Amino acid sequence: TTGKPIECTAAVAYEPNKPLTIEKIFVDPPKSHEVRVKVKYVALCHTDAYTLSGADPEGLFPCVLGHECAGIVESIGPNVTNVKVGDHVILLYTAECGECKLCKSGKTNLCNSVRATQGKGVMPDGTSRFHDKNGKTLYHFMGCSGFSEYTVVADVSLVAIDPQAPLDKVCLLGCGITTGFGAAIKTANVQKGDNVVIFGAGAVGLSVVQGAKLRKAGKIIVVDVNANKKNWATQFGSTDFINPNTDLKKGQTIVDKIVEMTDGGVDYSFDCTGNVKVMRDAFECCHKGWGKCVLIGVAASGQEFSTRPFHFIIGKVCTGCAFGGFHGRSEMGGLIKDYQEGKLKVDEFITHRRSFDEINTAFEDLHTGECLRTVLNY
Ligand code: NAD
Ligand code: AHE
Ligand code: ZN
Repeated sequence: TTGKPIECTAAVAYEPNKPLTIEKIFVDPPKSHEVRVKVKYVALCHTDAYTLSGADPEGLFPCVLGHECAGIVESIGPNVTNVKVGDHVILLYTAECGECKLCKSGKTNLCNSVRATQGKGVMPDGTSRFHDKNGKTLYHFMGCSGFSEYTVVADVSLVAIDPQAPLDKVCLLGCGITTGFGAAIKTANVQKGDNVVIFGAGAVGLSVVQGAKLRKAGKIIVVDVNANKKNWATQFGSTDFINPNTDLKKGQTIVDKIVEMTDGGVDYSFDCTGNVKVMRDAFECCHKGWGKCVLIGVAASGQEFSTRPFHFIIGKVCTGCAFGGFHGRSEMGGLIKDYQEGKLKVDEFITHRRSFDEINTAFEDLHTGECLRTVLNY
């Protein structure tokens, strides 16, 4: 098949807020510095649902969504040296070129090499490799597009992994688990005894919990409006659970409650909801002088987050991260190893498995509140 378009199954998002269309599409061969991958497993992340909803200012239609995925290299374009045909790979929506200003800074995992074209739904040369049966061009998504059996990505947007690692599980390292874990152990760098609060107990929030637990944090408080999340939180290592709809005294705010539980506020807070009101609470419940808030949740288009500047004056810090601050190409091997050695929970996040043609039902799973991650197989 090398050098020729491949006809394969994909789930195309033709319009916001409509079910995906499962159909045959055509995937062009990889050009220079590009790799064509046979996607084996793809999971749904809340961000896929967010973009499908139409709330993402970078959301383009028609497109092939999906960004939490793993597969096998089918063919490589000219000038690709980091992977070879047959390699097992994880796709990276946060690329790592090692050469741009950001990569060279040593201060961030963000990379500028392909970000501009990625946000426009095209490959670095400005064109798409996806076409439907009518010849219509389909946009790429987050540099990955895992909702197609074959996809083409930039060589800086994937990493080869240990072929012994089970792809049906480690596909989750492509987003949610890595994001939450890294937010705790890299961005916040939680230390023994630190008090932390996590708003939102989805896969991202629960992975923050596992990172905090690994670091032997003091109080690990989980806040979620879904009471069913209490059991999950406990299972991943939380010490306390608050449902703001039922667990507050009359007149008490969630911030009051957390400040009271932690002798003045938390050392680290994390927003894993994407709700801008929650972000404000997460920032304000930080301890005076040093408490740091890490924003992870993605807010809808037009949403803004506000607070009293006084909180900054008294030393509270607010930051955020993408992909947990991990450098995908240089650090994925370590995460896979952590998983293989039993130091990083991955299997525990897989609540549902479905075949790819059930993808629309999988989006419904995501909204039931019962689901951490659904893994689809082709
Ligand atoms: P999810 O939907 O599985 O989890 C969100 C949780 O938040 C749910 O349990 C929900 O009940 C809870 N919640 C909703 N509103 C709440 C409120 N007002 N107060 C408390 N809890 C509330 O989603 P996920 O896949 O875990 O992703 C979480 C967020 O992180 C999403 O916004 C997603 O887009 C974003 N995300 C960001 C990155 C990144 O790199 N920055 C990576 C992955 C996901
Ligand atoms: N397109 C959105 C921004 C979405 C966003 O922030 N995405 C995260 C990853 S979410 C993964 O589930 C991210 O990586 N952000 C950094 C970046 O460079 O995109 C918008 O609001 O425009
Ligand atoms: Zn994601």
